[in-house]
This record gives sequence, C-alpha cells and structure tokens, in this order.
Amino acid sequence: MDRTAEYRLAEIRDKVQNNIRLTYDDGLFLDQQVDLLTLGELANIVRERKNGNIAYYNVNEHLNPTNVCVYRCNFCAFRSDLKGPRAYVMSDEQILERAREANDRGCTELHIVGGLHHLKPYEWYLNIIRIIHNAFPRLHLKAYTAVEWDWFARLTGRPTKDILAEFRDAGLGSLPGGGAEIFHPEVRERICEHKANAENWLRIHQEAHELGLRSNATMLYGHIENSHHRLDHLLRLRELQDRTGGFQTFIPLAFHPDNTKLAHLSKPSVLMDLRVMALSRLMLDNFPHIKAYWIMLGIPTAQIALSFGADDIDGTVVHEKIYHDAGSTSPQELTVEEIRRLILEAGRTPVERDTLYHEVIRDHAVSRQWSPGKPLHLEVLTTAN
Ligand code: V47
Ligand code: SF4
Repeated sequence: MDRTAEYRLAEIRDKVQNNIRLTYDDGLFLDQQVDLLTLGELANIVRERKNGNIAYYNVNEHLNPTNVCVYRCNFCAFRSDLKGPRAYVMSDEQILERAREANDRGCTELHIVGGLHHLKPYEWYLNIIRIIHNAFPRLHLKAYTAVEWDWFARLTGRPTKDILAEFRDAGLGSLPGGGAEIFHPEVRERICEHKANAENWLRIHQEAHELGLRSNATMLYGHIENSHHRLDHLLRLRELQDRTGGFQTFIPLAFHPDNTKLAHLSKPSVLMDLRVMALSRLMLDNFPHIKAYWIMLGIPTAQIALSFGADDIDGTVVHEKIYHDAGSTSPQELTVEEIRRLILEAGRTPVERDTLYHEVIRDHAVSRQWSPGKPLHLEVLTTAN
C-alpha cells in the first residue's frame, strides 16, 4: 500500500472509531484496496459497538408452499415450471402439519416464501397465513418477499400497502429480506429481468415499515456483479433505513451456482464471503444486525464471520430448499445445542432471540434435551423484553 492509500486507510479507521458515516468512495476503497484482516478488524469495531459479544440465533423452520414459479431468475435452482417433474404445491393439511411440527418443536418463527404459482389466486397465499396463525398464534410468521407482494398486487390490481395491511390483520408478523438480489439495473436486468425492480422492492419495504411491520434485507453476491453494484445496493438500503428505521437485519447471500442457468460461474470464495460481510457491516451503519446465514456460508465460514461483522447466525432452519437445490452441502438443520456450541467455539455469547430480537429465555435443563423430533416445552419460554 503506498503512502496515499495508507493515509486514506487511517482516515477511514478514524471515521469507524468515531462512528462517522462512510461514503461510497470509502466503501470502494475498502472493497478494492484493503486486505481482508484489516477489513475484518474495522467491521469488528462496529459489530462490538452495536452488539457487544453477543451472537444471536433463533429456533425456526422454513416453509416453501410451492416451487412453481412464473419467473425464471437465472440464479434460481428452486423454481419449477407448472408441469415440471419437480413441481409441487402443498395442501392446506400439509401446510398445517408442518406448522404443527414447528410449533411442537418450540420454534418461535416460521419463515414462509415460495414461487409465484401460475394458477393460484391471491386468496391462496392469504389463507396460508390465516390458517397457520389461527391454529398456532404463538408462531411468528415471517412471510413473503417483496417480489411476492409485488405479484399479489399484479394479481389483484390493488395497492401493495392495502394488501400488506390485510395480511398483517390475518397474522403476518414481518417480511423476510429475499428478492433484493442486486438492485442496479445493469445486473438486475440480466439475472431477473421480469420481477419487481429495485424501486418496487424498496417501496414495498417502506410501506411495510409504515404499517409497523419490521423487515430484513438481502444482497445476492458473487455472480456477475462488481464492487460498484454492491455499494450501490448497500447505500440504497442505508438511505431507506435512514427514513424508516424498519430494517432489522441485513443478510449477504452467497451465490450457489449448481443446477442454475449460471452454473458455469464458480461459487464465491470464503475470502469474498468474509469481505462482503465486513463491508456490509461497515456501510450499513444504521442496521442493528448483520446475519451470517450458516446454510449459505457453511458452518466454518459462519463461525469466522462472527468476527467479521456478523452478530447473528440465523436459526435451526429445518426444511431449507432454496440453497440445497442450488448445491449447498450444509446440513439440513442444526440443533439448538449445536448452534450454541458453534457460537461459543467462535468466542461469542449465544443468545436466543425471537424474530423481533427479543431475548428468549428457556429452561436450559429442558432445552438441553431438545433434538429434532423431540418437543421443547413452550410453557418455559418467555421473552425478556
Ligand atoms: O431472494 C435464490 C436467494 C433468497 C439462490 O430474511 C439464492 O431472515 C444463492 O432471502 N444461490 C431467498 N442465493 C432467501 C432469503 C433469506 C434467507 C435467510 C434468511 C432471510 C431472512 C432471508 O435466496 C432469494 C435469492 O436472493 N437465492 N437462489 C442461489 N442459487
Ligand atoms: Fe421464482 Fe423466486 Fe426463483 Fe425467481 S428466485 S425464479 S421469483 S422462486
């Protein structure tokens, strides 16, 4: 690094230590010229200022009611054509059975996303929320990405804000962060040209926040995008968060190429995973949490990421399909005991959270006995705030 670059890095270090916002150019410099360990060290300052030594996890399951999708995103291995050999649509009974399984296992959250089915009406998606919420009101339903809300508006001709309010009244708890991919049109038009664009994605999250719903945000990296696209993406999110404060967690998602139309690309390296994690923590100074989604990163990288900006490793995640269809070799689920051990091994303090980051207090004499298939006793579960 030459003298000018050293001076620039010292300036940025000073900003990070004094909690001063980094600019687009600072971000580009960090991404393109600063070594991984320095980037991690800087991100860790922000991570510990915001969340101390805590690493959050939650007890959750995923539910993907259908994989049939009208869109054909180039990076997606999960979707199926209407009459494709892998196509499935879950019945109400199957959906309720899966919700019962999650509830009986002591989950606090069900993460529900899926394809945009060619033939299913708006009411089908609404009914999923209604029946699960009525049967298991203690499960927080984090459901449907902005792409799905945009689809519901196309199906009905109604404004997304009205639709979100109707779902909220039926039991929707919050919005997951999917569908964001890369906002910049140079990339978006090449990987998912037909679905909700950046402006619609951001507007829908703004509307959700205005209705009192919290949401997450993601960025799919490691395919055809470059530093400029990633920084543009992060700063668009930061700008919306300045206005609403409704985002909870940012989740960088590493591209998995297997079984996709981009299978000729290689998977991002661990180095890139850690660099993107650290850069996200540094640029998104107004996001309370950064998640290292272990399903996507793999367990060892997720553990290291807890020192590169991340303070959350998501959850037990039973029945994950999107990443496993695209070649993820992570296990299908982790027990609470395994998650806690991974966090402790990484030198952090494990804290179970619910979807809205309230601490969940369980009787650990009971939770130690928890394993897939064995219920955790919900009567010993309370949130601390
Ligand atoms: O929007 C799809 C991505 C997202 C691939 O909010 C792929 O807590 C990599 O958003 N390789 C869905 N990524 C998952 C998601 C998510 C996950 C965990 C937690 C939360 C949260 C949200 O998965 C999609 C897309 O960006 N995706 N295919 C693939 N082959
Ligand atoms: Fe459909 Fe979502 Fe896959 Fe795109 S990423 S093809 S919208 S299921």
